[in-house]
Amino acid sequence: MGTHADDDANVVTEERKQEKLKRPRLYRVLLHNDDYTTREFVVFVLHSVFHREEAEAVRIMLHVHYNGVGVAGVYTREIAETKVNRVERMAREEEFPLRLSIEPEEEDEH
Ligand code: TYC
Repeated sequence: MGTHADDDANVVTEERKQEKLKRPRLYRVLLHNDDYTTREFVVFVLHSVFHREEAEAVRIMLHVHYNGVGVAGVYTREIAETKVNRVERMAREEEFPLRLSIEPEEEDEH
């Protein structure tokens, strides 16, 4: 004799699994301003790693320069972390102190 409680538990589990598959959490990759990294290097990073067109790369770089922080792109966690690691290595090789960070986007309610 199957109970209703068991049935409900199974339904809830399946719904949660399905939601996770549908909407992976997304993360913003943030670029932080500093006084030593060249504008040219930041534009190069935005173009080569974050696939921004030239004009958009310049716009984002200037936003960070004047406001202190800005969004380079939005990705799933693993891709965001991989891009941060790539840029940190590139910056280190050029001896620039460029800093990046990752923050989760707020979950939407739909
Ligand atoms: N402020 C830097 C300069 O004047 C340029 C810069 C922009 C550095 C964005 C870092 O994330 C950055 N050379």
